[in-house]
Formats: sequence, C-alpha cells, structure tokens
Amino acid sequence: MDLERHDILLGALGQIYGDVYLTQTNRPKGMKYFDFVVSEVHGLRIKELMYHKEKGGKVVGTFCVYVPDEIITAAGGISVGLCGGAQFSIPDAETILPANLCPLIKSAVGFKLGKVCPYFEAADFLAGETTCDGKKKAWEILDNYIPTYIMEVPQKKEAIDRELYLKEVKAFKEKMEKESGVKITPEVLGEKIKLMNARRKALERLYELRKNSPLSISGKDACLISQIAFYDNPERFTSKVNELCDELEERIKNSKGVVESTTPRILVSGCPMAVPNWKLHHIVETSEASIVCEETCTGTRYFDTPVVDEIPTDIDGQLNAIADRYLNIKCSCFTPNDDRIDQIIKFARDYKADGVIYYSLQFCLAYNVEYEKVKRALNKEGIPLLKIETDYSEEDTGQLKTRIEGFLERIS
Ligand code: BJ8
Repeated sequence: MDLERHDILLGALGQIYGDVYLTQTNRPKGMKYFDFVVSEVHGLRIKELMYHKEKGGKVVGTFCVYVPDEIITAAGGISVGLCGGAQFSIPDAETILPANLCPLIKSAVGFKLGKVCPYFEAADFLAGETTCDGKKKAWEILDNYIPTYIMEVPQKKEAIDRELYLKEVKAFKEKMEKESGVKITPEVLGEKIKLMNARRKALERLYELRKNSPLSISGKDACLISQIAFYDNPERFTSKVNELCDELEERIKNSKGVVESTTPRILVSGCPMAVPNWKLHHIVETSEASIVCEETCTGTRYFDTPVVDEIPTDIDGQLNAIADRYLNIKCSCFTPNDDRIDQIIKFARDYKADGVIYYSLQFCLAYNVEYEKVKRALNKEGIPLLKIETDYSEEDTGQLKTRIEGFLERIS
C-alpha cells in the first residue's frame, strides 16, 4: 500500500464528501451512521476485513451485481464491491489502458496499480465477469496484479443462457469452496439467502418511502446508502437502513420534507455510480430539483426481486433460485433488454417523476446505445428525458449544470 498517496486520496475524499454532503440541511438523524461509515471508510470496515482474514476468512473483490454475494458469504467469505468512482486513480490506469475507456473500469484498475485502496489490498482475489468488453479485457490485465476469477455472464436470457449461467453459479460455488476450504451446506446457504434478501428488502423499503411527497430524504443521501451496501457488514447495514426508514416514516406522517413538495422530481436511469461519484446528484440537487429514484446498479437493480421467499432446502434448488434471481437483473449488456425500458416507465410513474435523466458514463457502449430505445419509449409515453454522458472529472460540471437547469425549466 502506498501510504502517502492513500492519505492524499483520503483527504480528497473528505473534501468532496464535506462539499456534497455536509452542506445539506434538514437531513434525517439516521444518516449519522452512513456519514460515520464514509468518514471511517478506510478505518472501521478495513479493520473488520483484516480481523476476518486473520481468522482465515477470505475477502473477495467484486465489480458487478451478477456475482452472487450469497455464495461468497456461505463459504465464510466477505464480498466487497470494488467499482471505482474516483478521478484520482485514473491517471495510473491510463499508463496501461486506453484513455477512451469507461471511467468506472479505469478508476478501479488505477486503484490497484497505485496501491491506494485498502479494499483492493485486502482482497484475496477478484471475481470479475464478462458483462461488457472493457471489463472482461481489464480483468485479464488485473490478473497480473491480483488473482482474478472470471464468471461468464450470458448476453441473452433464453433457456440455453440460463443453463450457462447456472453452470457458472455452480462453478463459482466450487471456486469459493476451494479458496476458503469451506464446504457450502444448504443450511448455511439458506441463511445467507435470507440475509441478502433482508438487505434487499430494507433498500426496497427505503426506495418505497421515496415515492412520497414531500421527499423525506435527499437523492444524495439515498445514493450514498446504496453505495455503502456494497461494502458494509450486511446485518448491520440492514438494521441501520431499517432504523432510518422508521424515522422517514415519522417524517412522512408529519409531512416533514427535505425540500418543498413543489420541487421537481427526477428519476435517474443508467450506469452505476460508485463512491465517490456523487457528481450528477450534486448538480441536480443544487439546481432546485430532487432525485427520487435511481434505476441503476447502485439503485433499484441492486435490490429488485429477492431470491424466492420460499427458499429451497437443497443445494440444487438454492443454486437454481439464485441463478433465476440474478438473471432477472436488467443490465444493458443483455439483448434484448426491453424489460428495463418497461421498468423505467413504471418507475417514472410510481415515483411521480417529472422527468428522467439518462446517465451514461463516457465510452459505455451498452448504456449509450440502449438510450435510443429508451428515448423512443419515453417519448411515446410523454415522459421528459435528458441524456447526460460524462466521466468523473469536474471539467464539464458547468456545462452539465446549464443543461440540467434548462431541462428543469422545460419540465416545471
Ligand atoms: S449489471 S451495469 S454492475 S455490468 S463497466 S457496463 S458502465 S462500460 S458497470 Fe455494470 Fe454489472 Fe451491468 Fe450493473 Fe458500461 Fe463501464 Fe462496462 Fe459498466
């Protein structure tokens, strides 16, 4: 670990966090826990990971919601989401990767090259996947720096694809068993399915509450919670989200909002936003609008549909149920992906959104190209739409703000 650069990174993170989060007013008290997790981002959780490793447990770094946490935890492992959301690590990545590549991939690879992220350094191995071309080729390079296992994710959802994915889920179970020396039993796997379902349900409850007006929590705060889900202890995280939801229910009862009920409501749809990527949320919420939902993998795609509630009691049944649940995620890497479009329309209605901001990271072909179909469908429904394509730098912030303000003017 490069401690000097790590401290600079931490300082930069603290600065961005302070500017984006601590300038908000009227935040729910329950956000204190999540503020603490971020302020201790390289402290408490890292200590927990190190303690886990000292006892012989494995830490697995992941980058995509298609890698099942249930299997990692059933083998006594801890899963940490390692997607990169910082500009800081990109120059390191560009020494070996093309500049015209998705910033999420470059940021993640740069963290490993620069040895600045303690989560990367704590990981025993990485579990990558074949969702997009940039990622799957980057895993080959990352494998030179840390063992990287690759799970094949199909590109379609026909019976043959489901069969392939199920085989991959089974192979991943074997991989975890081999790495950890722990045989996964149906009892423990069943418990872990319940645990991850409880985490999904807590997030779903939070998102349900965001449908109310006036809004009881800002989009920035909800986005932060979704991001923290990827690396916090799942039991503690779930209980803290539920505690926060109790408080939000009280706020809703008393019509206490973070903004006026007339504030324009925006649905964000597209690429995931990894910590500390709060760029779009900050611009929107400092432009007199609120984000009410994220149709992203750091949003609804993370918790949408649990593994069946009636959890099978045998391993085969459980692995089948896991494969079904995960294959139901609606990522643009799949073709066709019309379910996602239907869902965006449904969310726009359910969350009473005044407009949709389609968010694509630069050079993300899947989300960029899928935009055309989304645009046609939303136009047909009369739902206002704005497309943003950006990276993690601050260079286009002013231009984005102007475009977003223009969009808000148009829809209000
Ligand atoms: S399930 S969205 S987490 S792949 S890395 S596809 S932004 S070019 S992250 Fe993703 Fe899994 Fe799908 Fe979700 Fe585009 Fe960048 Fe590729 Fe990306």
